[in-house]
Amino acid sequence: QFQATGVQTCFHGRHIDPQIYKDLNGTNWRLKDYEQRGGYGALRKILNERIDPATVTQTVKDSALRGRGGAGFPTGLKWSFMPKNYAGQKYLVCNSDEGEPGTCKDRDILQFNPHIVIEGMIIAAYAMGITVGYNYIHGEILQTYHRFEEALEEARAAGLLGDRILGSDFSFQLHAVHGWGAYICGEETALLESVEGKKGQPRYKPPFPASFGLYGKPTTINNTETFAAVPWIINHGAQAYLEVGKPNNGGTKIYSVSGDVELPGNYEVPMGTPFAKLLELAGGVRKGRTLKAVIPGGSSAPVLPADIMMQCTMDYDSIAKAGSMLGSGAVIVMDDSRPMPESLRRLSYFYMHESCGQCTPCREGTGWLWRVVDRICNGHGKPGDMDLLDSVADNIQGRTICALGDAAAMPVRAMLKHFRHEFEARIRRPDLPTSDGKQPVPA
Ligand code: L3W
Ligand code: SF4
Repeated sequence: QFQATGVQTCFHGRHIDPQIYKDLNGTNWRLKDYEQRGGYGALRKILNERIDPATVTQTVKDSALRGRGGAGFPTGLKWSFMPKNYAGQKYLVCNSDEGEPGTCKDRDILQFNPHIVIEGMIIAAYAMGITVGYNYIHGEILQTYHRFEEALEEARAAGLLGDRILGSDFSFQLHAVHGWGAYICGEETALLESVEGKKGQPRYKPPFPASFGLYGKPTTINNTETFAAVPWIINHGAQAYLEVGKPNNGGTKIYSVSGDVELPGNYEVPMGTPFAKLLELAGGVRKGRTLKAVIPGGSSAPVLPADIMMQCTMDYDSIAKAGSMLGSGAVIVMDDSRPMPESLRRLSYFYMHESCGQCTPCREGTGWLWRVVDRICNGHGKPGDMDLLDSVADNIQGRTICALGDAAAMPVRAMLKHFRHEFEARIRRPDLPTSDGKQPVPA
């Protein structure tokens, strides 16, 4: 049995079992359980030994921890952007607005180990001299929001949160907020707007939240899994964390493996684990089928054909070199029964539906992409449709306020690059059923 040596060692075993979903009422998430596993030891160490906040940030920098929400931005570097001598209020925000299709790791962390996120956030707040924080939780997992609220109550009652934490002169107030399920609120500036009670629409960047964030004040935003990594780093040291993974890609990562595998679920493995090993952990491709393609980092990441993917290791650099993104670590596995035009139709519908409508290339372009792919699937594709898709994608990518536009365009271009023949075949023979057996829709 393969075992990861990483941060989330207090999930149900070190690799997260798909059975975890059957245990939603499990009780070992409570403060006493977390403390029995050594929880809040990192916070106590920092406060008891009066470790300098700058040293904490440097430790996180040295660990090569990178943001687990999608961009992989170096966490310690982001923390160092927070102005040190700022006289006004500064904020810390946790982005638990997990909405990327395929991604389901943050909800498990919050559901089964909420205190690890609270501890990570307190340590981050200490490192950056922040006294107020929010955890923004996706609106479609309300039971997780309620659990996190319960965990916050436990931490407050134990003196781990609030005024003068554990008798020190450090105070930190942490609150939970929930959204209502809009994907775009996972974009950091839309999230901030939503916390402020406004419509969740992205802001122009720069200025970045580090200088103009919540209520216009300096703000640091990190993903749930990123905060969850921090206690382990403090307890074991930056070098140990770095060595679990590979250079520039420290530690472990949770991959949400979905699609055509025998054991879909969340798997925590060291950065740099071969994709083939991860696939094996997930039970391999469905019986009787072979691997056709993989979307390695959530629906925004370009699809990769099987032969390229089988050469990859699961880390930011290897997946980027192969022409895709590790993103949030949602690994969508597709076997040889999957028709790519149908898959792209589903993806395009998602981005059209979730576009906030604020900028024209995304608002109009995502609709165009979906309509063209939809007509190809329905047997009404035209010979120029491939070029049209390419041109619409080109007119979206890099021309929008936030990354949703790019996320809508990139999968289209990757599909055209690797699986163009399937789209062309569908246009040539509209009378044939699709490879999943669906009949063409009459005009
Ligand atoms: C100060 C600078 N701060 C960058 C900060 C910035 C942000 C972080 C990364 O998109 C990706 C997107 C999705 N001064 C700074 C600076 N920062 N330069 O660093 O910034 P950025 O712009 O590279 O990325 P982003 O806007 O945070 C995130 C992709 O993730 N994605 C989405 C996944 C969705 C989920 C989910 O549902 N939970 O994870 C998946 O691939 O497409 O490319 O904090 O402020 N000079
Ligand atoms: Fe809204 Fe799309 Fe523009 Fe992002 S790219 S701000 S989602 S319209």
